[in-house]
Amino acid sequence: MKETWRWYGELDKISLSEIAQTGAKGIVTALHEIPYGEIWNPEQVCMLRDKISSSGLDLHWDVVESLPIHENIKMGTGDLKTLFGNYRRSLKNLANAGIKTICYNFMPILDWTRTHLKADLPRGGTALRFSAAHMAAFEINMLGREEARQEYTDEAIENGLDWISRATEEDKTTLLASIMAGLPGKFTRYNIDGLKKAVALYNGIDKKSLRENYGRFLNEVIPTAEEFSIKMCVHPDDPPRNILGLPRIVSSEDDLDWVINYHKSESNGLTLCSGSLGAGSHNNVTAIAKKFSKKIFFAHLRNVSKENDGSFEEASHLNGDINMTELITVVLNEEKRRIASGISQGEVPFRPDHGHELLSDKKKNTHPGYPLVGRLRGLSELRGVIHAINNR
Ligand code: DNO
Repeated sequence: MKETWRWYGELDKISLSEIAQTGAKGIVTALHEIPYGEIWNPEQVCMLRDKISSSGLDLHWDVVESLPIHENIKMGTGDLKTLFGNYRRSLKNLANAGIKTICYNFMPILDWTRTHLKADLPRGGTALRFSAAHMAAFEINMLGREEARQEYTDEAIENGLDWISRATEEDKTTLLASIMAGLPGKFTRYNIDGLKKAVALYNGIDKKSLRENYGRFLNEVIPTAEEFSIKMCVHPDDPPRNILGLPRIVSSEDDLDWVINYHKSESNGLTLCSGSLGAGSHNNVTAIAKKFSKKIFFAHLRNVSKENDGSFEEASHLNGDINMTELITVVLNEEKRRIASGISQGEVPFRPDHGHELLSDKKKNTHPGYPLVGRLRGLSELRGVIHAINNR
């Protein structure tokens, strides 16, 4: 398994030289400044690639995360021909620059979603947290989605509505900002009105029609990915459940089965994100990893502690509900299989996904979930597990 590290380029407060000191070798990044749907042109791709590889730090751009999919593709509206054409051009430009592992997701409107970006940990430091109570209150009270009453537990609704009846305007603004924090680019942040409008555009789009739109996307881009030996790796929904009344279709073993079988191809694969899948009590992450091991082209490793009402908190990498040693064993066994069958480039790049904010992280004010010390701790722990398995 190859150690990689997510870097937000110019937008990141963490420098390449700091990343080099973590021991990671691969860089996971994207052209975050390009609006969704536009072409990543060869000059821009090569400039970022060269900036990384000419740093003299033995770092290389290994994985794109993400090549985002325009909302119109997910909704199946607008000038799809141009959008698909642009996506294919970007894939081709990336492959020509030698970058062939592409992570993307198919979550409507929002990316990963948390209600708290700085939940206090008992021994100091903070974690990302999804409180079902706060999310229910946000949907019912702040967005006016009465239907959400059917989508959360009674306990979560009661606690959420109690909280929001006492919340200040500032509390509500912080909640909205936390929910928006997962969107990776600079462009899409919504206020309540904007979010209501964006959600309304999905009226009439259910799981079936979202799958149709996803299927069309796969049909349009996978042949190009094949032509350039690109590995497309869909990232699971985070959390793996519907939110804001929008369907999510990459949330379970069945969903992954659908993705893989809809367009059978060496280029159609998965990002194994242990924390995203692991936040759903319906998912056994190790079993899922075993079932789809041949399709794992990239991995995000982190852990979560789930609670009864559907809430979860990000745990440190080796604690929480996922048995990380078992999970890593699955990936290492798959790598052995690939080597034995002569598959080149079978090594799975992985990154310590998220991390607690620890020690000096607080002062640095990095992207939520992406601090230096917390991720260094996570990477070191994961590295220890890999080393122990490989050397027993
Ligand atoms: C969260 C990340 C996701 C991921 C995208 C991939 O930390 O794992 O934002 O980058 O969903 O498209």
